Amino acid sequence: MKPVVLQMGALPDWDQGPLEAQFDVRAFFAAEDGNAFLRDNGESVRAIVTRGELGADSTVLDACPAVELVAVYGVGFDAVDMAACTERGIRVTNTPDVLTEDVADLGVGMMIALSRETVQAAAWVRSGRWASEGNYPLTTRVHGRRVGILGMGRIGQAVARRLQGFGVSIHYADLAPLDDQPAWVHVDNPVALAEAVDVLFVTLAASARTRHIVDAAVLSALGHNGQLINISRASNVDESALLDALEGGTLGAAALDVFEGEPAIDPRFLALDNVLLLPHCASGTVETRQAMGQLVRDNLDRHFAGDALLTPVN
Ligand code: 8YV
Repeated sequence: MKPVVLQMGALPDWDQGPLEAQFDVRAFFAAEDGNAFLRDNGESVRAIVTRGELGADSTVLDACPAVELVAVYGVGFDAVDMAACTERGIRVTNTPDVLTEDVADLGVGMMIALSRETVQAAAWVRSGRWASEGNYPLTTRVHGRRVGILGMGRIGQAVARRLQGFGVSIHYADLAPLDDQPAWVHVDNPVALAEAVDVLFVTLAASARTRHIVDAAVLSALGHNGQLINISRASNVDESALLDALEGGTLGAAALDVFEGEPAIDPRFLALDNVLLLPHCASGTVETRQAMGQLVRDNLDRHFAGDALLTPVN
């Protein structure tokens, strides 16, 4: 008998086929009544496959008394109730490393798009305004700026490595300074970091402790010419303080890949022209998503074969 796997969110066909070939997959995300679905299927579930932003909360875990593994298709596991998993001995895996470079690529692309207004400039051409009104207004240079990175983990370091080629100065805040990067300036706290830079990247693994770490004080320290780029989780930023700052012009601009309550984002964002809004797609390349799906399945295989997990979280 194939082990029963509860699937929290849709996956690409290249994952769905192999997953269904090996497991008895129960698609929670396709159920009309989630609670009824959990009541009917929860007892038999041995593993949960979920996405970073969907996780597995206490309702889901409680409905699955025999679950042994939660395999996250994503690096962030903040939406998984880790306390419950640890208490019940449920193993959790994620997909680090395979997505690092893509997320960093997009982050740097967002920085360039924000400063050089590439999205608006492209719209200028398409709408015919170039021909009717003339050249697009001048923008702000990228190279040589002061960049801050909040959270110097794998993704933060990949952003910093790329930006070295832009001749920017790199400042960062994290729990401790990195020993092997003397050229990158360690700063004690997020407000001091925001004060020191023009552009602030948020690349921090989200948890209850980091909730709203980018608050009104950080945004005010970044200032009216400052730019915020969030490629981590929405919970790291106080979104209502961010909207206030963007609307009031006390923050220059923001490029965001993540939102509270996504995909139903706060409509206040849509009225702003100093934002670049992306649909949580930083890891969204074919190559990386294939590697993420493979890693999810490899962890499942190893778990059911009794072998060591490849990328355990707990
Ligand atoms: C999503 C992510 O998992 O890695 C993460 O933590 O948020 C993403 O990679 C991806 O969007 C799939 O839903």
